[in-house]
Amino acid sequence: MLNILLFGPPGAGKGTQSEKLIHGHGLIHLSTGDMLRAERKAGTELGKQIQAIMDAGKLVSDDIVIKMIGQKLKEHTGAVGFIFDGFPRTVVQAEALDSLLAGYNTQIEHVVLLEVHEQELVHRLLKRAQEEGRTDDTPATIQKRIDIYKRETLPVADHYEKKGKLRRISGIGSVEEIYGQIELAIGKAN
Ligand code: B4P
Repeated sequence: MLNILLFGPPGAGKGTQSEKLIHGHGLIHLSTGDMLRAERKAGTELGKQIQAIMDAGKLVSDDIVIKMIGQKLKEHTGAVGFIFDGFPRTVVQAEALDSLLAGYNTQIEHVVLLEVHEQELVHRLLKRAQEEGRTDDTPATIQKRIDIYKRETLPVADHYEKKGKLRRISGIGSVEEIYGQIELAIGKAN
């Protein structure tokens, strides 16, 4: 199996590069952000609970997202591999993912960290706000999401660096150039 984790601050290009990796390698895309937005859109009880949390730029509870990922792994038993996008976002989530995957005799092979400086992140997300109107792309919420990333999510990079799995890539440049660097980092470039 080829299991890749795309990691980086909000606006680094995780969703964008995930799309390219899915098409390039036939992987199943697991984005907790997309799953949570789908719950909101469907107006489920869970969707109502998480709405305010997401709009405030805070993290949804570990229990909720770990359960969602566990269900998706079960649904896609036999897949050639997964691309994890926006999950794990805390060390608790990372440890849970490691043990979930161990239950299927597999593991994360590559963790790709997309590095983008803060000014560019804010610029991209404000642009997306104009184009897509996402309710968490407001100036105050963007700053909150970046702060939470630094405090709660960056330690996840150390978790995988200790295991020798972390690959750092600049997320500045064209989408194609960055994709080429990811392919090199995961050893899949022609
Ligand atoms: P996500 O959906 O993961 O949102 P994100 O961090 O903003 O990343 P996204 O994938 O959308 O953006 P991308 O960088 O691709 O999470 C949203 C919220 O859900 C979180 O704040 C949290 O509340 C909750 N949540 C999700 N997962 C969770 C978890 N595991 N635990 C707890 N809570 C969780 O792209 C951004 C923009 O940049 C796009 O407009 C794109 O077009 C542009 N872009 C991409 N590449 C570019 C490039 N090379 N150059 C210029 N622009 C580029």
